[in-house]
Amino acid sequence: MPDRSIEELESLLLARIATAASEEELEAVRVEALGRKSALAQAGKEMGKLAPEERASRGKLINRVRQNLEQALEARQQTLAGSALRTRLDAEWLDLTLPAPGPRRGHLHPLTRIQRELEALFSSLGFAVLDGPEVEDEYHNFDALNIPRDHPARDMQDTFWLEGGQLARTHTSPVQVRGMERLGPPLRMIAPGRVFRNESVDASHEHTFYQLEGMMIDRDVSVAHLIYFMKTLLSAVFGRDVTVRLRPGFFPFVEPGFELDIQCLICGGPGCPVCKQSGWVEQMGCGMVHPNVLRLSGIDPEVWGGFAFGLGLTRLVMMRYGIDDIRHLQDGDLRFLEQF
Ligand code: FA5
Repeated sequence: MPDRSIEELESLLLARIATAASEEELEAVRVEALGRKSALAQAGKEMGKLAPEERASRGKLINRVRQNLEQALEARQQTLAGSALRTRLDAEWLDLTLPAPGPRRGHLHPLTRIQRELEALFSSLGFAVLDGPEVEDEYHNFDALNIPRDHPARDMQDTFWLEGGQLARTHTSPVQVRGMERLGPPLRMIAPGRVFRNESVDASHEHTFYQLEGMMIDRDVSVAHLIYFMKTLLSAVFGRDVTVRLRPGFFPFVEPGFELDIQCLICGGPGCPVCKQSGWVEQMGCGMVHPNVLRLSGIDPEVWGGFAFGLGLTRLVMMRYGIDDIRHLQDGDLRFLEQF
């Protein structure tokens, strides 16, 4: 290969090195320029065929070309590596001067919040806060509340029956019985908790919901006491006057028995799906404790009397926050929960 061809090859390769667009492309040019099968390596091998005086100058030329190519490859390599880094830095840019977001804080479920408010209120009025099992026996859920087997009142609360005669409690009233058994009279207690009913779900009915039971047993307790505590409870929850109505209601464990309704705070009265177009929402059952219930728990009804109530805590939460469908409260959707 004549010297001129070697110099032409050099400038061709230098141009390709200068325009290589990526490190991969540059590597391919490197193999072609300096690899074992390259034209330059070939020229080196053929030097033995040259006359001695030509050999020295050809050797110098080949060395100079190789050095030039090596330098050019090195320089281009640095440039490409630098721009790859810049591209990556641009893509993965992060402003370290921004304040860190920190862990996201949760908050109490609206139901828990109202439950705790009521626990604090009733504690301040001298009531004990009791808990009871969600898996109950028939005796505490029904018999001890004056609802014997075959009594039609058992059908009023569709029950999830469990194995061995146990059941998922249908109301918090069995905790009244446990309270009477354990603490005896005089007694002031509340019992918030979860209850279960085998019923079809709609805007105001869940199969799993919360109640708050209350009971006061003492000498000379009257309906006036009951009404006083009901009003205290409702004005604490709503922070304003709400219109209530008391109508007769049948529960075998109270006599007389009442249903307390509040005027629907979702529609304000004209009617909506929550109040079933009636303008009123049933909030609780209540009444004066039936003598049989006292007797069954070993309390003398000639000496002691009292009131009891069972408040629908879930419905109360709906009224306080204007929630128009009970199902929102338990479905765990954060878009709903984060509003509180
Ligand atoms: C009872 O459960 C009685 N144990 C209440 C009671 C206690 C009466 C003490 C007298 C003395 P009732 O089945 O009506 O009663 O339920 C009480 C409240 O729970 C209702 O007023 C209502 O607010 C709420 N409630 C009832 N069923 C549901 C349901 N499926 N979904 C949501 N809330 C309900």
